[in-house]
Amino acid sequence: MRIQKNILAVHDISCVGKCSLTVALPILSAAGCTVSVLPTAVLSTHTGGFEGFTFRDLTGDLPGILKHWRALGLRFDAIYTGYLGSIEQLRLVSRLIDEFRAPGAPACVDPVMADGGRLYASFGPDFPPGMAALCRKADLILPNRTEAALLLREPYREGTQNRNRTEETLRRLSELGPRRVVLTGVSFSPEETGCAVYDRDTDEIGYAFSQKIEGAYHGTGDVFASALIGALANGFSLIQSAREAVGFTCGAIERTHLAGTEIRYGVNFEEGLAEYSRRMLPDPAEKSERKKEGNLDEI
Ligand code: PXL
Repeated sequence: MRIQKNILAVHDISCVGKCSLTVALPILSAAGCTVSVLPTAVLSTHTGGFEGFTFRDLTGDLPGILKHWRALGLRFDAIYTGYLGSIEQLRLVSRLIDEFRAPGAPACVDPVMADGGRLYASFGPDFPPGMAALCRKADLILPNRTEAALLLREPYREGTQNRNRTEETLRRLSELGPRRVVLTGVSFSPEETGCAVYDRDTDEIGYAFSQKIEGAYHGTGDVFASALIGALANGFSLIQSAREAVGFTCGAIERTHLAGTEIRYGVNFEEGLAEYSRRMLPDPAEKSERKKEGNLDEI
């Protein structure tokens, strides 16, 4: 019998403009995981490309929620954090990881705070150092290149990158604390984009690329991270999970591009869910092969 992984997803709810919890929930569910949520804020839309959005910070609600969970004795098989609404929330989430992870359960921190060289509208300059402190707790982090530059306190460089510098960035990010790093938005040629993956235990670096489609499609970081964590939860190795996530995210971008949808509303990942789910939950014989290569417990 298959035992479902119970994953805690800590993100905001953006009511419109698919990102954070509105993508993490369906994708992790399609991967066969039980998903518990801790909403960090409620916004009328996400903050990238809409004017006049509302923002209700839920930091004040978290202690009561955690108190109830403590009374229930809850523990999670993985904790996956994304958009966090305040500096205080960073500290609360750091403590939550210590208290609510099951023994050996990984903490996966997507340090959502910036893209395209710019910090998101809702954050001040004190946020990146706070996020770097949370990353120290993580087993796996998934920054984009702008977030990586902020975490490492170095300038952001536009355009394609070179392999040596990317590999140095991966190692330095790992020195912040996490054993595993997935750097997104990596591109060594104008035609392709993808991610670089580093595992400190083996000192191995891998890449997953696909064809580039121009445009800053919103919420793709959350689609990618959710698909990757869903694959890890199903016993795929880190590099296999990265390949699954790149394929899933690129399919979503391609459909959105072909449909000509406004990019701020997010990508059409929904029509890729059935295929993703089939790839995540194949027959039991194949699954046992995967277990040999690595799984969520080994992040
Ligand atoms: O997808 C990242 C994200 C999540 N949540 C909110 C955001 C953003 C990016 O802009 O604004 C509220």
